[in-house]
Amino acid sequence: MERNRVMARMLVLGAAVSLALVGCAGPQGEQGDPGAAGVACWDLDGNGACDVASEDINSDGQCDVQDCQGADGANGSNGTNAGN
Ligand SMILES: [Ca+2]
Ligand SMILES: [Ca+2]
Repeated sequence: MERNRVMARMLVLGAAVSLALVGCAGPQGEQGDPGAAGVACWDLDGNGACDVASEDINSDGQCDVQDCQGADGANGSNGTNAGN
């Protein structure tokens, strides 16, 4: 009998703790300030300026996405003859 009372009290206590932890959602806050602009892929030093000497990789006089291309990959292996 006493054990059932203890269990019942523990259940009530557990429910109360659960309600306290969940709580009620508050109002939505205001929208934050926009983040800073990102860095262009060609801007290797991140200064926001086109440094032609080091960032104009394809030497066309301007810095753009064409300067962001990586190095060529290794050649693939030769195929096999089909034996027709
Ligand atoms: Ca730069
Ligand atoms: Ca370029």
